[in-house]
Amino acid sequence: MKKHVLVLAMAAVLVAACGKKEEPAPAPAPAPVATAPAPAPAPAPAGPVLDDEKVLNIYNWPDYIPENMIAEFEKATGIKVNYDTFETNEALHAKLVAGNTGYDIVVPGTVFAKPQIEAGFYQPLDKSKLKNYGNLDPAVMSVLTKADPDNKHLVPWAWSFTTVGINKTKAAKALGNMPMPENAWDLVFKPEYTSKLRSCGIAYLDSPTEIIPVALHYIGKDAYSNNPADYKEATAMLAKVRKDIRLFSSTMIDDIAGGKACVAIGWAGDVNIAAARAKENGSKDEIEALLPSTGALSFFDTMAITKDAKHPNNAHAFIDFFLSPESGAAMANEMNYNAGNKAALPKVDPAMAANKTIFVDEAYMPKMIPPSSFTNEAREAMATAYNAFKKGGK
Ligand code: SPD
Repeated sequence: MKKHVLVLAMAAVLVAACGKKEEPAPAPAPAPVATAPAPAPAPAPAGPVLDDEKVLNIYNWPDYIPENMIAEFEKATGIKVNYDTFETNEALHAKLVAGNTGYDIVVPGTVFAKPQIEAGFYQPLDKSKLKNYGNLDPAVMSVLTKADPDNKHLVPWAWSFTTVGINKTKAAKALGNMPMPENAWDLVFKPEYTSKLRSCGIAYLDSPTEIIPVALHYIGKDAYSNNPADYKEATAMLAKVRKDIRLFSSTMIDDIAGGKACVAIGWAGDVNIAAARAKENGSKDEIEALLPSTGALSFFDTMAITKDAKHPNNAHAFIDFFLSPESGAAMANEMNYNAGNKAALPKVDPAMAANKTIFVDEAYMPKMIPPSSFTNEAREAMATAYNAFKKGGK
């Protein structure tokens, strides 16, 4: 066989030499391929290591995944994904504390991920299985170290901020000749404004750890204070506007888009989804996530693999799939969220890239309050204070 190849190769060289007899000297002969055996075909790139059972159980927030992402992952890997949703960090936390969640991947915010890591609820990631890990934005990974020193357990799903969402068209009508406040938080916390805006609907996120921190920030306290006395002050302020709040909901996209709420304490990405949905439904109202002059609270939702995950390899395969530039870009283009994926940026639609409530301007970043965490005792005190406020007390 070797000989045969050699003969053929020599023949080729000779034919070439003869055919070019009257032409200028030929270029130097190519490297001597003839003496080596035919090269073996390049091995197909190794696919991810998968578990025997082709199943993956994911627990994530609602309205938080591009439409075809699961189907594309299933097609690429043959893994069947079961996808459930939760509406608050508290709900996910309760599941983890109860144990045996049955989920392989969950998506906590870092405020809760820190105590969850400390409680041993998650297993360390095997980064050798994450070939797309290098796509992540180092600035985002550095924020995550506050919850997850050395970035051992978490990778970002998306980051955004808690702020005031507004249907400007409806709010302007309700305010009449009262001008918009300089500080957007006044719209949801100051009785002069809430008493007027109640007619078109005020909505709050339905969770102690969403509302108390923004209320603390509004009254000039540390948003991540662990001091229950501060929660009392925050709920005293909140009590003054309680009667004006129409809705408590952590899935308020349709409430804003459908006109049940004209101002809301919500997540910037969801407010942007509401704006897009209202447009699709033919509304001409101007709906926006605001960048308050006194700052907004940034949050980072992250993927973690549960300690007792039955499909850890499938989980790594999904995480790696999510860390691809295409998935990162789809999070911005379809879901209005920044996935913290640097390699995705060239694939982001220019209109999305220009939206400063998705890709926040450097000029606003100093006003973004970074996430921190609460002690378990503080979270309990916060829940008590919040529930009393919701019921109508202080
Ligand atoms: N559409 C779902 C958005 C998920 C937001 N998570 C927010 C956590 C903020 N603390």
